[in-house]
Amino acid sequence: MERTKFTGKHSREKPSTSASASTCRKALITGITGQDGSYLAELLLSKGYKVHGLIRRSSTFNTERIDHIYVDPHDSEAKLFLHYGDMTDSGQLTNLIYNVKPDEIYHLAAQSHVRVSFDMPEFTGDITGIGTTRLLEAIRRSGIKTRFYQASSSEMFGDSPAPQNEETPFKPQSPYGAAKVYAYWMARNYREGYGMFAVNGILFNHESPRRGETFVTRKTTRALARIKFGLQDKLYLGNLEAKRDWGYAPDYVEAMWLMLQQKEPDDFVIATGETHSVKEFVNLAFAHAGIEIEWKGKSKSEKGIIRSLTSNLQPLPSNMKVGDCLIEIDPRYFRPLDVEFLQGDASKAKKKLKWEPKVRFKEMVKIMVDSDIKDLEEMKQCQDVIRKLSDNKSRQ
Ligand code: NDP
Ligand code: GDR
Repeated sequence: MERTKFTGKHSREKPSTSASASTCRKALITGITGQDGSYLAELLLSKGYKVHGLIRRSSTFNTERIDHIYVDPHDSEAKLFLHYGDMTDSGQLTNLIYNVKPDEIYHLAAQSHVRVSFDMPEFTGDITGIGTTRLLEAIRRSGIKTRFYQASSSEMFGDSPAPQNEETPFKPQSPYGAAKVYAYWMARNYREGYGMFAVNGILFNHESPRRGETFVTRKTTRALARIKFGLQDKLYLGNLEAKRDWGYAPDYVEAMWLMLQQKEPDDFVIATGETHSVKEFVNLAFAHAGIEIEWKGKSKSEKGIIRSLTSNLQPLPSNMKVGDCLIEIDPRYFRPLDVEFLQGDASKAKKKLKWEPKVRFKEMVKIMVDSDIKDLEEMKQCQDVIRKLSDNKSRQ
């Protein structure tokens, strides 16, 4: 089967000819190019779905996370179809839903960065909040009967006391959180007002090697790999004391699918029930790569220093030694308001969806560190081969 990069030229699905093609379920994913969208697309394809994804036009390729599952639509086995669109364009959303007639819609597209939402509150409200209304209206106006998943967030709980479950009041602490609360209620209004099968998955933080590079987990594992290879000196972070309930993204997309397979639409919290600080994440990640960190100083002057280097870390970057400072605070990464403590109670999902996280915090940290290190190792090997080839050439 030929696998090609998506070039935007063939985004239309060919009319189905076989009986089996016409009976297989169809899903539409907004935000398919994001972390969750890519794992969800893989999951649905593995279950035999035809998957349609909404992607934004971009001047550079933005399909890196799904290139490995993209097949040229001329191929009769193609099951993944990409369509240009944007959460600001209601006309295109209505057309798309009317033409594709999906059985299930997973609405994941959002301006999803909390810190950025303070810089762009209006834009975040438009995409992350009103975007959901545009999609719900597109479903209603197109008259298509479908099931709708809204990507709600633990960020909606803000500083409500933990453990947070489906009954916990929302007290968002960011424009992003506020936009998600609005979208949550729109999904409920369409469920209660129009009888739509619309559900909210209230997901706590979930990470993976495909996590966006500016979220704190991936920023840390990526910087760690670069430091190990001598490509970066330091990692600059913000609030080290914030605690999050971090899970593993592939487990969480399974829960999204389960929610849309229930008899009745309902809302579910998805979480591990474990909470850890940013500092704990950093300590564990560095320790896994053979660098033990000790913390000195307080608040903005706090620094992460090398306490010891273990044999894991061979060969050592030539300039790295015990006592070196690898982590510093940059107040740029502080937020005007931050959520200090999140810990989810997913007992409803456990009981009704039979869902439980498979990968726990420690394992997830290791998966992320190993992946970023492996990527750089592979890149280094390629560079070594290129260097050898060009050395040989210059000797000829
Ligand atoms: P990402 O930031 O990785 O992905 C966001 C996706 O939305 C990308 O595909 C992005 O496209 C797309 N997008 C952004 N703006 C628009 C727009 N205007 N029109 C169309 N598409 C757009 O997020 P995640 O995969 O991590 O999260 C998925 C969803 O779940 C989001 O709604 C997020 O807010 C929510 N969520 C995430 C949690 C997490 O821990 N990951 C926890 C709880 C909720 P492009 O690639 O072009 O930028
Ligand atoms: P969050 O994730 O805001 O919880 O939103 P993020 O990884 O951005 O922050 C988690 C905590 O780490 C602190 N922090 C830093 N954060 C970033 N990004 N960069 C830093 O340098 C840094 N230093 C410390 C933050 O202050 C915060 O307390 C994520 C997103 O995926 C949302 O879309 C989703 O809804 C929620 O998780 C659940």
